[in-house]
Amino acid sequence: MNSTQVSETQAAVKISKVLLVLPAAKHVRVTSADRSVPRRKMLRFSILGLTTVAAATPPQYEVTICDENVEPLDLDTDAEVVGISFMTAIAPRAFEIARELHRRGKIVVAGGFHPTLCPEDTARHFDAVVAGDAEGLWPKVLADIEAGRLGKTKIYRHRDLPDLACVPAPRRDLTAHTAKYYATINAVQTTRGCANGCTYCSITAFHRQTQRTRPVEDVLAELKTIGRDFIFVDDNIIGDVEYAKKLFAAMAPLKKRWISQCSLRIADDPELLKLARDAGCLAMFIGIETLSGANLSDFGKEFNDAASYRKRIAAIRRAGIGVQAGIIVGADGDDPGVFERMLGFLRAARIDALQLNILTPLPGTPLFEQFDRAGRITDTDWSKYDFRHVVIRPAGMTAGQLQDGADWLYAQFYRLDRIILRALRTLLSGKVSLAVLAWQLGMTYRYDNIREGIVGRNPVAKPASGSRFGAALRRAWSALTGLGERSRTEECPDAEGVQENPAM
Ligand code: B12
Ligand code: SF4
Repeated sequence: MNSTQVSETQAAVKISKVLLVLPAAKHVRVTSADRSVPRRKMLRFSILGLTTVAAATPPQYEVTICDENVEPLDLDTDAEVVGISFMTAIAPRAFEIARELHRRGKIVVAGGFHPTLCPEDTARHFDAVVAGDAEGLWPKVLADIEAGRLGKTKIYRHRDLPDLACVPAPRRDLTAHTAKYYATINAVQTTRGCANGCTYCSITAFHRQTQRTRPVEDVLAELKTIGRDFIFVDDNIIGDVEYAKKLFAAMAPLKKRWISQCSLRIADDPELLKLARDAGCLAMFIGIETLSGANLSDFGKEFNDAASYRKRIAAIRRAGIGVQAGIIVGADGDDPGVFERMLGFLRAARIDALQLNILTPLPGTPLFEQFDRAGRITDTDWSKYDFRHVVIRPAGMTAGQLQDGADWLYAQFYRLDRIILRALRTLLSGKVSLAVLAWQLGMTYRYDNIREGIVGRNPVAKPASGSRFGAALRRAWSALTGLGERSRTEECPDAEGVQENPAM
């Protein structure tokens, strides 16, 4: 990876302005020249990381925010200090921005998931790295810059994780000018971290396998300042069951509508389900991950218990809460038939939405260590660590089959007829808000798939027999609807002659 020579000593700098940046890859920016990225509101939301860092910035500094997803970044900013927030997939762009800003004499500080889990790699490109929560550390970095002390410390870390009672309300006012691009700017966080230890998970690595909670009164006060619809960005909002029950009970009178993320354990507690629903929960993103018990045990996620999926998902749906399933493909127990089996399961379990992830060993996680030791990491271009690219050597299939099968499953789940069917089914069961949500989410994912050319191919589909006329017809149908099969990899033969699986 290219790095700029970052100085070991630093002259004192008087700071008046601070710019906080969320970098974005070129192909997702609304400002990109080819106009293929929709400017409409879509699955862009939150930037809670930056609005929270802005709130933790001492008041004597003027703070601005630039989310490169939705507005151009002015590299000739007059801010003396620029803070950049990034996850692993965005690291190459963040490094590029840091290089440009250094050329312009700026002090550049990194924070967020990649800097926290990969601080040494990050430190080669930045003047300082905040590893962990900004609260408590970020003001110290700014003070050190003004005192000329930066070169000595470089990586800032908490000894004890901060108490969330000290987290100020995020500066949403700083995103007012770009609000029209986001599905919502009302993102709220009630807990940080998760006490489970899933081996692939950045959350538990970042928060040292703990979960901290904010005082319920602080959360309620924040909720009163925002509109009816919002998202809780917690990773496992029911991780601390007693806290969740207290929060949900207190929220009911507010008449809000929200979505969040949690583990399947919510299904085992009818009281918790009811409290969540009464508090306005429309849907939960839930990590189902895999149908294989062996994979679950490799992931350290036995508590999911694959045999109970259908029953537990049905219980959640009966409570009136929709389910977006998080699925991982490419684990050691997966063979080329996994995609077809998974599609069958998702349909039978009446899953409302899908987030499909190709197994990705994110740096800083136990999974990364495991794959690195085994020499099974085939690509360290961080921009491919977005869960949509194969960066490992899988055990039960080829890398090409994994890529094709994952693309195929995604494209099949978000086929237009299936999106319509799911939305209609939900509508007919009287859940109007959930139907609208499922429709919007479905169309957004479908659009992303089309834009990124994700079609794929079922690795275990039988080659089609039949006439040349039949093959020509299939090609025409595929060109018209985008429903045919097409490989993004070079390993696989040409799509011609491959048929959509009739069982699906
Ligand atoms: C909302 C969200 C999204 C939203 C919006 C993203 C955004 N930037 O806001 C959307 C849906 C777009 C999204 C997409 C993706 N996401 Co996402 N997302 C989240 C989620 C759930 C919440 C983010 C959030 O608001 N956190 C709350 C804030 C307060 O926490 P924070 O960001 O960590 O910030 C604190 C510190 O990190 C630090 N800090 C952060 N930035 C900075 C900067 C400076 C200068 C300083 C000093 C400190 C600092 O201070 C903050 C306050 O203490 C996180 C999980 C999580 N819990 O964070 C995943 C997460 C960040 N996403 C992740 C991933 C992988 C993705 C995707 C690549 C793939 C995917 N399938 O989800 C895509 C890529 C999108 C793209 N191309 O840019 C991973 C990143 C893992 C990693 N190691 O890189 C996470 C951690 C989820 C996970 N379970 O692993 N995501
Ligand atoms: S339950 Fe979810 S958030 Fe918690 S460690 Fe496992 S994957 Fe991460």
